[in-house]
Amino acid sequence: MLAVHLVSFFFSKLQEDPTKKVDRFLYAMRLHDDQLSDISARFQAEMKKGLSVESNAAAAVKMLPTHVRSTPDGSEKGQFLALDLGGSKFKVLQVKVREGMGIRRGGVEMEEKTYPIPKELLVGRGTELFDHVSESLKDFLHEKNISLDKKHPLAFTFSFACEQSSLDQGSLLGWSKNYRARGLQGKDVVQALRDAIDRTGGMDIEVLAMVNDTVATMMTCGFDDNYCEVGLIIGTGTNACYMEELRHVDLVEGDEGRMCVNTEWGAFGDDGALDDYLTEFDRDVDAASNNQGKQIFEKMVSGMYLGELVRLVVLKMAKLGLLFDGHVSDALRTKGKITTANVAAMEEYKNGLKNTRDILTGLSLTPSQDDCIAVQHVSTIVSFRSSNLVAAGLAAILTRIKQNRNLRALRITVGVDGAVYKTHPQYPKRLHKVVRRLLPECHVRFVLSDSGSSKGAALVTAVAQRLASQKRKVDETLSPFRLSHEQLQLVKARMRAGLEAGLKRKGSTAIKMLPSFVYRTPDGTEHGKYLALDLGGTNFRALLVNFKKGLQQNTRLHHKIYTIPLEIMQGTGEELFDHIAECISDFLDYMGLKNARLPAGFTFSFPCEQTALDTGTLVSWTKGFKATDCEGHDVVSMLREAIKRRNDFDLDIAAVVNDTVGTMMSCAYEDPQCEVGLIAGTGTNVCYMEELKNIEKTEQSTGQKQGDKMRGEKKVGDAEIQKMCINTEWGGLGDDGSLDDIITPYDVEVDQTSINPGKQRFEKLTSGMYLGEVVRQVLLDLTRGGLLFRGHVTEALKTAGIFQTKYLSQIESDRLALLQVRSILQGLGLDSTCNDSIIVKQVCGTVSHRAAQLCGAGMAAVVDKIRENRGLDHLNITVGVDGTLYKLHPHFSRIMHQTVNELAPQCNVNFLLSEDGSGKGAALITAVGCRLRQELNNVDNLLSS
Ligand code: 0WK
Ligand code: 0WK
Ligand code: BGC
Ligand code: BGC
Repeated sequence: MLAVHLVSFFFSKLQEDPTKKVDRFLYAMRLHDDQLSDISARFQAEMKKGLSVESNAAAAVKMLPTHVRSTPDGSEKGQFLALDLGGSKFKVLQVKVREGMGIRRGGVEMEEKTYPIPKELLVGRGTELFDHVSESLKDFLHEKNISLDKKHPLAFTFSFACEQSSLDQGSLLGWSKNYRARGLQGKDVVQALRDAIDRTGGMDIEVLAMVNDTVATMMTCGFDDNYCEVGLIIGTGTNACYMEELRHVDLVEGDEGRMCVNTEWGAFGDDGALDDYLTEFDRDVDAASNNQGKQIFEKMVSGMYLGELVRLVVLKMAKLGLLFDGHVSDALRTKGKITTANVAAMEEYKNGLKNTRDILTGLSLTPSQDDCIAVQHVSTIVSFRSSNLVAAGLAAILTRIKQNRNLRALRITVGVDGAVYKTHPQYPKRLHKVVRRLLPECHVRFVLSDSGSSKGAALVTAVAQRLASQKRKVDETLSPFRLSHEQLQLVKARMRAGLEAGLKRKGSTAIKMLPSFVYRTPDGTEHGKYLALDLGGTNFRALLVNFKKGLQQNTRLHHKIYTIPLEIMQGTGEELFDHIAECISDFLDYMGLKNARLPAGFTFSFPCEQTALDTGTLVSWTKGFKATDCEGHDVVSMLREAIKRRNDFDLDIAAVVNDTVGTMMSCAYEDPQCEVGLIAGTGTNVCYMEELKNIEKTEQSTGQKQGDKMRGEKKVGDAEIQKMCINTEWGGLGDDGSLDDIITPYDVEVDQTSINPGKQRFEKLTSGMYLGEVVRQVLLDLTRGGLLFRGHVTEALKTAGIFQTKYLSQIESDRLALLQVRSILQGLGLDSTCNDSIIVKQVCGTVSHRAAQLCGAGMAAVVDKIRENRGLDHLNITVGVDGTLYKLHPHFSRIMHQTVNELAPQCNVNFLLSEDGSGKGAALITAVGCRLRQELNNVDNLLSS
């Protein structure tokens, strides 16, 4: 009875759809999306391990840097020889990119020849293998009548894992697929090729680049599709590469831009990461391979192994009687008897089943229809798993790219090559479908590399050549900005000479050296409430400052910032001062001090000739100001008249000071050693405490020695006055041509297009108002030279002032710079490539570096003069600093400090950033000025009583 049941059970089973039993048998190979997502997540983890310098050595997935930093940008051109070794075919090619007549514009012309590689060479000595390669190359030159005398740049596609320190060097980490030549592992295969070419002789070949076939495939497809940033091979072997952010590639110096990383994902699982997905058949394939334990993922996916997997499954099922009634043939037992091409044939739409029968018959089997259906289904499951695993790997890479670029959705193209993908009828569709299912938010396009990878390899070489020549030309363009130590010493000497000349003569000197009538720095006795008015480079500030005697830290300060519209800056003087008076009125309202008639200090950040603390005749406007009827006028009177015109408040303007003087005083309030004030902002300038005896020029004008005039005034009750603060107006250095040997044509252009040509030459090399313009001029020139933005000179780039100096600070910040560069350039309507952004950053860095060095050279001259004034071998001094360039630029202050230390080694200069701007300083001077005035009045009263 039982027997009857068993037979009927089996019979019913037999009737069953033969694919069902295969599904059950190969349950472990049928991966569903959760498993694929799990594998994808594991691979992402592997990628991180491979990229990080800490874990790279132990990582299975090596994530090899390729030194390919950009995908094609359409400017590649040239004629190259190419070798394509490592795939199923070894090819020698000649590739012409946009060269010569008749080539479709932007086209590539290729001639190629495939050379067989005798099996013994694959496992023989490495030198013999490369001799065969080199001889094939020579044969190709002969056959194609390519001259042997001309030097030929060559691109080498070598499809094995290589560690590269540059594009033209690569140490073989390990063979894979069916290659096992001896003596090359750990060796530089580019050198091995060069040696073989020398051994063959009679040809002049320059091996310029070696790339992995995935990289070459990405470049080939990138030629026509700019979105192509991933290369995928599913051929004899399998592998993928993609454009990774350089900052994540620990093994390569630099954070800028991107670099193509060859993942070598074939080794995924070599550290056991996929053990729970390996089936007995995978283990059998590995055990029988010539690189056990290696390339585990490749052995589950690639063409070298799919056929074998199917054979082992069919063999096992036959042995278990699930196929061919348990009949097994020797052929079926023989390794390699079912090829991946067979697998593809079995899955063909129409002839799949017939092909399966032919193949099984060819293996001396007599398959039933169900056997054929079952075996066909085995092929389907095996190749389906392959495409699923590739999809999981790709999903990991695309997810990483999306995260790298903080994108919600990613649009990208994957360049593909390899016989499995190209010849297996269902493979591409299955792969695309699963990738899109795993990454619904990504728009992924797959492009088949129509002409193999050599076009890509040639493009890499063309890019390498272009980048090399571009870098050379950019360096040439920037070299005039790179000042040598000697040149900086010259600038220091010229600054010193300018300071000396300005102290001696009035008027016509480049550096004006304007007396400020501030004789000493604060001594903490200052107290009371003062109004400070601060007209600087970018805006106007009104401040109320309340000093508590001897309690610096208890200074209370309120302020409000007002913008100065351009039309006011460049309108009439009356409008400007009416605007200032209106701001003051608004501030006094805001502070409820309208009727207070406060003593006020006026920080006026422009060169003023002063004859007393509370008068200052504007010598000339600088920076963005050009208000009429001001130059040659007393700015204090103009402000007083504007206040009178308003007639809704009154002030006691007791002092007008330059912002450098205000800054020095503010900082001296904290640090008594502060005797220099520096502004590195919209404009640039410095003041310092000079010995009265050195200020000769006032003598000439008054015939009285300055000291006497001052002393005359100061003798009463005060200690001996030795010094006075001098506002150098060093921005004018070079107005007499003394900087012409370092001024570049770009600087000349900036000066010519400024509102004060010929003036403030030093300022135009160093300050915030102009650095952006200098950069723009350089970018314009590089673009016109085709070195940038593909030579497209956009309106944006031609627009003055568009490249504000604040962008330099952003672009040069060390964090995320390049992404920021691109978005800044985007914002300016400049569509840039990664490489463009690197060059823009280099230009910004070079221009700001020079500015900082020049300021450092100038400061070295000032502090060394003070040291010599005091006959000291060594000077300790503090410089009070303010200005947006110094405060916001990521590197300016550091480079300036360095330059001062190098050029003034006998001075220990401490830089103190002014906290509340120069306003407090102005209020301090006003406090001193008011007390002095009081004392004078007391004397006068005494004398007159
Ligand atoms: C064609 C490419 C070659 C690459 C090969 C991979 O030109 O560089 O190695 O595809 O596919 P396979 O020939 O191994 O199937
Ligand atoms: C802040 C000072 C002000 C000076 C300004 C310079 O309070 O007096 O003019 O710094 O920096 P800028 O605004 O030109 O960057
Ligand atoms: C190699 C890779 C290569 C891939 C496809 C693998 O075996 O390790 O470098 O890209 O095959 O050819
Ligand atoms: C002005 C100086 C001022 C400097 C910084 C220059 O343009 O001539 O007076 O100190 O800018 O604001």
